Amino acid sequence: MASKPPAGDPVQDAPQVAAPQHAAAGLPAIGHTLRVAQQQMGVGRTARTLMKVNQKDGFDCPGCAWPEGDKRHVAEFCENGAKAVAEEATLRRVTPDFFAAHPLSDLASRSGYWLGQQGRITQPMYLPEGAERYEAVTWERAFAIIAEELRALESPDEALFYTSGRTSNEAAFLLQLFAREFGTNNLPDCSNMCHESSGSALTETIGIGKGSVSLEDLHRADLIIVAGQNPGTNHPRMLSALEQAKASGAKIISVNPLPEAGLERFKNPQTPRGMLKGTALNDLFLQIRIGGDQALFRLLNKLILETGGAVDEEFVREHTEGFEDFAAAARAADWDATLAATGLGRDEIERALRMVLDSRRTIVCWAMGLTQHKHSVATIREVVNFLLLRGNIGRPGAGVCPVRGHSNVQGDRTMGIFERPAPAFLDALEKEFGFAPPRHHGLDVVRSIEALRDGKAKVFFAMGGNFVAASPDTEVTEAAMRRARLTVHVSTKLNRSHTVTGRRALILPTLGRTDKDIQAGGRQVVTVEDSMGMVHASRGNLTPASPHLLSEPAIVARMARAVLGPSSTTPWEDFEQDYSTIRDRIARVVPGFEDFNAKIARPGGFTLPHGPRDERRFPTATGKANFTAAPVEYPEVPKGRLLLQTLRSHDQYNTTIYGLDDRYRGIKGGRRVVLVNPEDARELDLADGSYADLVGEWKDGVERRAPGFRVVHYPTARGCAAAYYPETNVLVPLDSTADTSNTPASKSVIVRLEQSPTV
Ligand SMILES: Nc1nc2c(c(=O)[nH]1)N[C@H]1C(S)=C(S)[C@@H](COP(=O)(O)OP(=O)(O)OC[C@H]3O[C@@H](n4cnc5c(=O)[nH]c(N)nc54)[C@H](O)[C@@H]3O)O[C@H]1N2
Ligand SMILES: Nc1nc2c(c(=O)[nH]1)N[C@H]1C(S)=C(S)[C@@H](COP(=O)(O)OP(=O)(O)OC[C@H]3O[C@@H](n4cnc5c(=O)[nH]c(N)nc54)[C@H](O)[C@@H]3O)O[C@H]1N2
Ligand SMILES: [Mo]
Repeated sequence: MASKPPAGDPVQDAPQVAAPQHAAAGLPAIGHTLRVAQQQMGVGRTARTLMKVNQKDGFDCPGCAWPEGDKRHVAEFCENGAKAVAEEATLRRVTPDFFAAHPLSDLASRSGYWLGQQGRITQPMYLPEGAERYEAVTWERAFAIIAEELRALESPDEALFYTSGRTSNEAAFLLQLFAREFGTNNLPDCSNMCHESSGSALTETIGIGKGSVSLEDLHRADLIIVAGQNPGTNHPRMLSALEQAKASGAKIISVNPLPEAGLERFKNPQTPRGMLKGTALNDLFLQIRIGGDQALFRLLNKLILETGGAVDEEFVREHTEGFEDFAAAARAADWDATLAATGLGRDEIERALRMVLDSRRTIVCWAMGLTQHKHSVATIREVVNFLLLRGNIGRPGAGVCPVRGHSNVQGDRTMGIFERPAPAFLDALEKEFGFAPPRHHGLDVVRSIEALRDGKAKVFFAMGGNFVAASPDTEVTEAAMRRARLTVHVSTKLNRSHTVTGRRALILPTLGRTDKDIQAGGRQVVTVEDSMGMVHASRGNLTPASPHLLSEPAIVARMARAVLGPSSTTPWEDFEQDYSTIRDRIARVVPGFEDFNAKIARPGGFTLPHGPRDERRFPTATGKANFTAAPVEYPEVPKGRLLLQTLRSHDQYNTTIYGLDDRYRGIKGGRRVVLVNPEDARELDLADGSYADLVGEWKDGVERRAPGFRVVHYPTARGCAAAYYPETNVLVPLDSTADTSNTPASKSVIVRLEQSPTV
């Protein structure tokens, strides 16, 4: 097999491989943090910025959605949060001269890593039809172009308004208001590719699509199951919570095809003992096959049912529906089928069962390892069954804990960024603003791509994110985007989506979380909601990257005025000048936000109500939690093929690449790697260090190929493989999605590995 990567990638991708590590955080993380931060920000700005992350008078970390505790450390951030901050607070700039020097064809040939490294965008840029380069444009002209294209549509449903989860509550509320006043519910968002399966499963079973635990609950749990999540990289501050839980006697089970370093051992950089020895977090590691989780939880449920006194009968009687059907399905679970689906041993499952039965207070945490499969919604419903059986919802120290990704993805949904809004939300909007919002459902991410592909959507507007790189089926998505008449991106940094454009394109540069936001009404704060339903203020303290930037609320307000004109009675100008006027409206439209402005004046903010958590009140049709009984599914992989999951390295934030290392997994200097179990590799004749193309196999017969991946023998579960996203998105078929939630199944892609052509 070939021994060098194929040529042509503008960033040298030459992975070197060492043994995976068995502990996360600790000293190397601190050194790494400061190095990365200082390269981007210099020494003084690094100190000024990092001291304000997640402080009560500072800004919310633009990294993940993990909550802050009530007691804050001086340094309330993690290595990867610091990288996210450094990316945004960088001193590097992308000016009109940069665009003059780099025609679109050049930008389109660059890697996402290179594009992101160029710095913050300083001025609005416009790509006229047929032009080779973006050119500087005034804000006024930019909004006039948007108005011209939106007004030319035959129907408002030919426009798409995408949101990525960094957008503040205020900007999100304005964006959905504008879209609905314009006349569409086409509000796809990153959640459609992320925790939509959790939202679908939880809404149906407990009546609210959000997690039911607080940090305090985690600290008090007897048992925490972490399934399909890699917190050491993606939610590093969660490790402190797990450490604290362990100190109070909790046990931890992790369920994952990969042995992830953070779950093995955590070296807390906040304590001297932590730095030296660290804490072993896992009590039991269930190395499950990809997609085996529903089968695992179903069997555990059967075993619980068969254990005398294990079911919380009173809870089941008082607070749930559907028990009989569920119990009949669970009793039919079968050991052999479960062992085949999970790849686990009988003794391992029996050990897990004993830990489950010994626990009075159990929490299940999960992320993308559970949400991005065909049967994700059914899997998460089975997790809910598991918790309901022993009364583990609405009791301190127990509950469901979907760990969200983007720092305000949960808040954006609360603000109405949703293509299928609840009628009650629309009623409230109508009452408050006096227009009739559209009632028919809009398009999610996958359906938006189909609409662009089929010529049914013509204007694409993105409030943040990197739609073409984050979406599945890269070639299909890019071709679809090129059919648009106008593509608009509100962005802080350059990315691939700016290079794959409609006939005309705009880049609208905006303030980030770290930037000071001053409007006619004075200095503004915005608000965000974390993964546990805590809402609080966020204030940037840095001089903005350029005097030409507008805030996200200002961009939406001005766009709305340009598009809707004087016929709109919404006070867009007031909203732009003083965000507290937006919050006054949110307070009247969204339940739980009454007295919003007063509540965020309190340091630390406030917690949104959550019926199941607060009083075992389930806002379902029956007022009770629903047991469900879906058939058990798991991916069937033909012989000679592997099941590929597409995941994050330690040096990236989604499509933003910070660097080319994945320290905990022992990978350095490159991202085109595929992790394969050594025994599978032997059977498939894949030597460690050889190069292979990943070729997708899907029922449509279309060949999807990601060329030139270095094979790494790695202790993943048998039959499974792993490679990084977004390089592998080309392999994820657009119509391979989760039932009900329509989330791309980017964690179950059937591939064959073909030797790469020698170079
Ligand atoms: N530094 C950093 N932080 C981030 C992000 C980032 O890119 N970088 N992204 C943010 C976002 S938007 C999100 S959604 C979260 C993502 O957070 P994660 O969900 O932790 O992210 P992934 O890298 O996709 O990891 C998926 C994990 O699930 C496991 N897994 C895969 N398939 C299965 C399965 O079938 N069953 C089980 N049990 N496990 C499985 C994988 O081995 C891996 O450990 O992180 C957020 N935080
Ligand atoms: N194959 C595969 N695909 C996946 C996933 C996977 O695991 N595997 N994960 C999915 C998940 S969980 C998610 S959440 C999506 C992520 O999808 P997105 O949210 O669309 O992608 P990001 O990479 O987070 O977006 C990064 C861009 O956001 C812009 N940005 C950053 N900060 C700001 C800001 O403050 N304001 C504005 N306006 N723009 C800003 C920058 O220009 C940056 O380039 O990807 C999904 N795609
Ligand atoms: Mo996400």
